[in-house]
Amino acid sequence: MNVYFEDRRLLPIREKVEAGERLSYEDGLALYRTNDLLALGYLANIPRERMHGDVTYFNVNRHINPTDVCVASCRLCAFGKQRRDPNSYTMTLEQVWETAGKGWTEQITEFHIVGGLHPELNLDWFCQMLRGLKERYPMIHLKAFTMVEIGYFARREKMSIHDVLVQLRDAGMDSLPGGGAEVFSERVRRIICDHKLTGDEWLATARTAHELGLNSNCTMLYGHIENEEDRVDHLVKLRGLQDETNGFVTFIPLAFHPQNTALSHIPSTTGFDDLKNIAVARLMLDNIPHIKAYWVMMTPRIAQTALRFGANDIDGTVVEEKIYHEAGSTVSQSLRRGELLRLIKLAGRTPVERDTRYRPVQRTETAFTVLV
Ligand code: V47
Repeated sequence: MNVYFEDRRLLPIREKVEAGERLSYEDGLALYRTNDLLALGYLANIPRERMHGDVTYFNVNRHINPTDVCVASCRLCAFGKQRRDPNSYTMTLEQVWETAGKGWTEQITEFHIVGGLHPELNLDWFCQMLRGLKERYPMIHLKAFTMVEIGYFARREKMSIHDVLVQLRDAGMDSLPGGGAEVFSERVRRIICDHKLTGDEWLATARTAHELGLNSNCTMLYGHIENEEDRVDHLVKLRGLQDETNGFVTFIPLAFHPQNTALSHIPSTTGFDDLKNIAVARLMLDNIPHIKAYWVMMTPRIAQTALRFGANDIDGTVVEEKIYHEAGSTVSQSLRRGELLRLIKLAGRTPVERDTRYRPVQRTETAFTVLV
């Protein structure tokens, strides 16, 4: 195709992308350093359409955050609160089970469950929570706990990561979301999340989960104090682990939201950088099947545009969102299925409702069937 590249330095990368060759660390830097956004979109669309054609996935999901009490006090976070903070909350098990069934009329296929590192809730409490959800909602996939929560449970219970994961899996955890990875650079982590596990520990926990047959997602938090080298290093490390385990399903770039955090002086990301991060991720992560434009984080408008810049997933209905809304997000907390369909169709893509394992879901008025 005769496409004009304003940035001629991208031409060797174009050759590699067209030939389906893996991009190097230096290529990643060149992609981040260009302002030729249209060239990036063109390039990212090549593997996007090679892997998925026009198909764009969404799901009908619900987020549940059982507690916002957190011992970590990360500077990047506006969600976590001290136990003594009168504005903090911790649900009872009954409240978690009741919340799961509230606020949506369509049948949900996934619960996305993450929360703070609560000093008093033990592993048994979380296992009971999972068992109770499975009893009440047996058809619903439980995508629960970031690698950070898994690491905290292990430390608190003086157990190995492996044994914690086995207990949670046996209680009903089906897979893990991608949060908490932030940026792996230790220099950056010391400033934005110094009490959290290290980048290497995050990767080791993901490796153990994958070895146990538990899939997970992965993320990168950008738009704070990281530089381009940190971003590329993060992507290359995720790609390296995926070569070993093949356990990552979806990558979600997460734009830092500064409001109400200890880093509130940092300006919000721009649409330009949000689209660039989607495109570079699609180009560098040649072995991770899906790139998600999380509409809550990037607004429905930018998420829709991202479907032409490398993304093939727009996340789901969500229903109730706290992490970004505490940090200043002004978009709605929930999108209806019909609105997701509209966004995808008006980007010229073909919407496919999926379950968490990316199997197509077919709906009737009152029920859904997963097509296998
Ligand atoms: O772990 C926290 C990040 C993550 C802020 O796996 C912040 O399908 C921006 O991981 N500004 C939670 N980001 C969100 C997440 C996620 C979202 C959607 C889908 C999936 C998936 C995963 O958000 C946290 C942290 O990395 N975060 N605070 C903030 N102020």
